[in-house]
Amino acid sequence: MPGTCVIGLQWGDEAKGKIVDLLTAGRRYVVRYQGGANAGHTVVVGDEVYKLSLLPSGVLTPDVTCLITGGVVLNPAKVLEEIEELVGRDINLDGDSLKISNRTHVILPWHFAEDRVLDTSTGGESIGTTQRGIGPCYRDKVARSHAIRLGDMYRDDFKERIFHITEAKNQVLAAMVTDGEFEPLEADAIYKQYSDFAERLKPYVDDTTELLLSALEQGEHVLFEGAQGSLLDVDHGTYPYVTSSNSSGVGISNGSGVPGKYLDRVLGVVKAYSTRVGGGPFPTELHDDTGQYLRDRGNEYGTVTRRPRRCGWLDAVAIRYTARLGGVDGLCIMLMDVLSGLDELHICTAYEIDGQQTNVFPSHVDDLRRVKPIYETVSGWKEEIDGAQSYDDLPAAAHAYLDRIAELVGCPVDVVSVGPGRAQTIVLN
Ligand code: 2SA
Ligand code: MG
Repeated sequence: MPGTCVIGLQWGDEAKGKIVDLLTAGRRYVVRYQGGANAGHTVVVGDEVYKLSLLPSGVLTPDVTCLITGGVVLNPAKVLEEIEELVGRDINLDGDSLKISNRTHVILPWHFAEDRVLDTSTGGESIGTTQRGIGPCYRDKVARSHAIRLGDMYRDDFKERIFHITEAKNQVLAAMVTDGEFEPLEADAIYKQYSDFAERLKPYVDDTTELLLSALEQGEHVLFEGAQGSLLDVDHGTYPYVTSSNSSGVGISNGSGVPGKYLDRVLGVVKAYSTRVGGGPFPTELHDDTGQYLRDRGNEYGTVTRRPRRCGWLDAVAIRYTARLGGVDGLCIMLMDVLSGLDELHICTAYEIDGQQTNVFPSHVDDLRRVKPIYETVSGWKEEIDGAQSYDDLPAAAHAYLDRIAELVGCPVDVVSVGPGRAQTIVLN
């Protein structure tokens, strides 16, 4: 099984980091291929809690090489800070255990200012970005003229490029920022700061595309770790309320340079309910005590921004769509323990739109706003299940809930998670 993939099937925060951490043993490489420091993964190892943003969750397992490939937008200050924190906690991170693609695009100071202004420019509800400069960096990548890749930072014309781009960006920002909060950026200071980053990142920089292709040709095992969730995919998600990368299964090849023929098992990670952070439609959102119950028990606050996450019932229409889009072979149902104590649970099995029932996920955000979720009500369970060691330890109502999800999504449940710890995991397939 050379290429295994772990992707989120909702709006992110499905606890993918835990699954990646569990699957890492025995792999040669773990690959983070899209997104940037907007992601937040929490991994619990024994008593230790690790909060990772840019580094792949695989960094906690010895003898694995972690790769950040070209589809990622790299905040150099942030990745260095994470490396230093982990090294301070005795995790080995050197040029052999971590490699960063020279094709990654670099987040630069103007991207933060642009993110702030652009976020509210959709003409309607704001996107509610993480304000980490992600969208503007991807925009410059696609536009090509004002982008800097990690590899460019080691070239003779780096200084010249920084001066040229800073001058252009200062003009653009002066026109964009109308709330008086614009201060021209200084090219010289940026050049010095980023030259220092380049120096410190040097041991890690590599051509990860070549490295991965060679490794896979030789039959090495690689794990691909998605960030955010499929419904935030820039092409296939709830556009424009999405992130700026391909965060569904379709992003693995473009972000890593690995063709589909090597990707032979895709695990779709699903929270046992739904959450969303940021703006945009969310058909099964709960604005009541049950929503708050899920938020409290699931500690549903953004890992990066601490924003309270919007909470709601499981949406099988959305998950069926993203599981098909990602070619998902098996589901990992996470945070099942959060549901304990509820008398009944609702599962959205279809949408009603203009009086018609459908299980097709709408392609236009305005149609998604108009759908009425059709719910099926199933029994809940009272007991805490965070100590469950096997499938048989789960109550009958939990079995019925899992079976129904598998049936509606059209995919077997391979893993059930009943808590953040490595041991709180029930593997079925
Ligand atoms: P951006 O910053 O341009 O990627 O924001 C665009 C939308 O994507 C959402 N987004 C996320 N949603 C869930 N989790 C994410 N990571 C953090 C976490 C978020 C946090 O793990 O909790 O701490 O707030 C993530 N990253 C981006 C974002 O909310 C916008 O809706
Ligand atoms: Mg997260």
